[in-house]
Amino acid sequence: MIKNNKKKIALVTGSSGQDGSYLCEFLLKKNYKVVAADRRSSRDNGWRHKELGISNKIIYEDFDLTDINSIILLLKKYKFNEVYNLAAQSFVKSSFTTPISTSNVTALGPLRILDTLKHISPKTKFYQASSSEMYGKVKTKLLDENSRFNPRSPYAVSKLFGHEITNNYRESYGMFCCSGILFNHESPLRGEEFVTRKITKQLCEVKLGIRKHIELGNIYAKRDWGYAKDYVEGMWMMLQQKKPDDYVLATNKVYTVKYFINECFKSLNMKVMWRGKGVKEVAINRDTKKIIIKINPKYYRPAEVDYLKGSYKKAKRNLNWSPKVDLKKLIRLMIDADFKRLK
Ligand code: F7E
Repeated sequence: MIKNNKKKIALVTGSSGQDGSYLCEFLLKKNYKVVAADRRSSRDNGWRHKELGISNKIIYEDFDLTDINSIILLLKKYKFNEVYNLAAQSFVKSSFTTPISTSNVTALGPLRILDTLKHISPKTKFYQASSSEMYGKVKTKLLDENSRFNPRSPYAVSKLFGHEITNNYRESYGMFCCSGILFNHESPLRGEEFVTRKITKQLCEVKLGIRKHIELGNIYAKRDWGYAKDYVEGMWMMLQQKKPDDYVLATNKVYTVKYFINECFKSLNMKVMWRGKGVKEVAINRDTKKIIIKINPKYYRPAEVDYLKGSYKKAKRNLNWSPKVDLKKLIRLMIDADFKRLK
């Protein structure tokens, strides 16, 4: 078993994604030895580590959350101080078409790690990436650690299982397990299938004349959008406390997708007018009179989560965590990065 007396060793699953990449970067800055575990197929997607300039500072290991032996081998090979489970099938819409594989990874994955840790390394601290999607059809306007869960997708149901089983291992076996209930968090490293990055990237393409228009689904959904880099710091903070607990990380602000789009227009200095309603709603460029946004029902979900706004009061009180980047600044960061990449 590989131990390290000077440096702490952390395992980050799903390291090639947005959060995994920022977390690896953060832990390296904190002088951790970082082991990044992903499926080989996700590894090809190493562009984020390259952009952050961290590829040659990380130890890469093959791993699959659906393969218990790969988990056992990895947890036997290193004596981890901390394990961050960020791996998941994380795109809500796809979970409706692949509910079984989503559950296998996103629900049973954390259980496989927890049960292996229980036998091999019960003192290792464990972070589970829980999600605001678990609240689903909400009954209260401001959501916190005590609000009711009412999941609306196979993804959310799977995340709720991961959340509850993490609590269960903490209570049953006294393991140091924390769940971070993270509201939407975005960045220049966000995947292009998620609405914010789809908008920033594709609007930059429209501005540069590479694309004619964008097609979107429900632009009246409301989300609490924070900056991913702020949120990975919160994950780490949870594991540095005396006692394990669950925390909401959010901004306490909520905006529609349409508001996000309008802010992007401002940021890109594009003058538009909105016309029509429902599937006929369009955004038209005031100068060229061309349609640049259309609604396409193919992006609607079988069950939508209309509204999510989180309270980070407990994280502020216990961790001294609060979001540093507001939506305007976040949009600026994303648009600047997309512009740079496209040019
Ligand atoms: O959708 C609406 C869509 O896919 C946001 C994941 O990280 O955060 C994320 O889940 C909203 C939804 O994120 C399009 O219907 C409209 O209401 O960016 P999203 P999400 O589903 O909120 C939570 C916290 C997670 O845990 C998840 O892993 O935007 N929307 N038009 C659209 N969404 C997409 N993707 N594409 C559209 O064209």
